[in-house]
Amino acid sequence: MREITSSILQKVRREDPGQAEFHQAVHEFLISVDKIIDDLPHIVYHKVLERLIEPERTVIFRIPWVDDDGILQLNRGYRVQMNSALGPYKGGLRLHPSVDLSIMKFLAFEQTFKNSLTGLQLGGGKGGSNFDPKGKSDGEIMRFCQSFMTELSRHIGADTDIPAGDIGVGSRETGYLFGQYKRLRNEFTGTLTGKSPLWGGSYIRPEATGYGLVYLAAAMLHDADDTLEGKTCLVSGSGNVAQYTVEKLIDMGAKVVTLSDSSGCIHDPDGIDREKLAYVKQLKNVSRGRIAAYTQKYRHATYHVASTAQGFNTLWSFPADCAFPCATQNEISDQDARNLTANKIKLVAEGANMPTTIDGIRILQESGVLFAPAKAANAGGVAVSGLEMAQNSSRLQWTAEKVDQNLQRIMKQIHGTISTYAERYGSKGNLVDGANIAGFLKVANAMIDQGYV
Ligand code: NDP
Ligand code: 2IT
Repeated sequence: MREITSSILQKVRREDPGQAEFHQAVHEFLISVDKIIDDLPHIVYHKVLERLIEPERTVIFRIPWVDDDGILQLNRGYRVQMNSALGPYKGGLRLHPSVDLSIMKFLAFEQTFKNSLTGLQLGGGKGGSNFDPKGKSDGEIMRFCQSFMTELSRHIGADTDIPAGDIGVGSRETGYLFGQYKRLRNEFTGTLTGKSPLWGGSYIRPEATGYGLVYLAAAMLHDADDTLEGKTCLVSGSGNVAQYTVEKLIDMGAKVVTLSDSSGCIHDPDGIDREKLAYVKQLKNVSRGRIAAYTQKYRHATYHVASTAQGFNTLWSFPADCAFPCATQNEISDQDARNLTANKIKLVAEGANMPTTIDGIRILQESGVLFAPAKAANAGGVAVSGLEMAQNSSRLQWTAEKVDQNLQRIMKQIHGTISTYAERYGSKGNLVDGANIAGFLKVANAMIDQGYV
């Protein structure tokens, strides 16, 4: 790495020790930026990189709530307002016991460039809490969400910062969060996205991340004179992104053979068809069960318990043509990448945020695998959030068809942009470089235009 880029990496490691995920996200970004920085003296002069790694604002707060036994529980809440060069802060809220400042900052950093790639006026942010929704009653979820929003509401607003869902935040949580925001502020505005279409939400927002991921994968295969038709696919996770990835893959004629949760994965060699997917949606979204139950209903499928001891994730060792990691960060290690390439995987498209380690990406790319990085591949979700904001501002609701057409247009445009930038900056076919460079240049130029703020 050149001196300027390596000094930024050292700075972030020195000044934010212990933030491993944030270091990783910055490192992956700098590997791409390093290739072009010599041609960008104005970006160096205006210290854009130094400013990008420092959130504009970070709010950390206490969330007291009372459980069903009447006992006070305490969690920690976060909102990282990373960058507002292109628009109001925008990004999801994650509820998961692993949430800490490092995870919030990596997600907010990625979000900044992802939002830039959508072509919409969206800055980058992320928030959440180390609250674990698993095993909690509806009443506990509601009381937690109300307490979380009581503090968060001071920092957000339809023109300031617009949260949405992420891991552990779906339609139920968004409802409770919105209800409390409305009550505190006495206003019905589009301050959260992913709302129910009954009360201000956009059609296709729940589907958008998974559908968009598959649209982008289809565009990549199209460039290689290929299609998803008949392809065997591995999908990880079994939440929002995974479910709608499977749905769109079925639409495209592909065969999905895996799903997972943090306890393990299922392998169904016959493929997950529409009926089985409907069962998974019911199991995960309504019964809030575990994916292991799939094998009790569909006896020919096998279940594989997640084990860190073996050093790889069984899910990525099944033979397939395409892989869609849709669970969480760092779920494809270097060994998983080797297992995928050993089975001659053709395409990996990231539905989750930063699901592949830096070495994993390098191994896949060196083997000639078509690789779509998260900040481009999963941008469909936030893109439709942007469309929900537009609908809220105009007090209108678009049809599902209109939203889906716009989603397809945006994913096609993202694919075009990242391919063009990769080629223009000497990395033809390297969509990680294409996404990082295209996302970065737009944010950087906006920051320079707006002065030292
Ligand atoms: P959900 O909460 O709906 O589902 C998450 C899924 O991932 C569950 O199956 C969960 O299993 C699994 N998972 C979560 N944490 C871990 C972990 N530490 N180890 C193994 N598995 C885990 O979340 P989403 O589907 O919304 O989000 C999935 C990914 O997609 C995340 O990386 C998120 O940031 C990203 N994303 C989401 C968008 C959205 O619109 N929702 C948009 C863009 C990206 P378990 O039940 O066991 O926890
Ligand atoms: O990671 C993401 O892009 C999201 N969780 C969705 C963000 C949004 O504002 O819709």
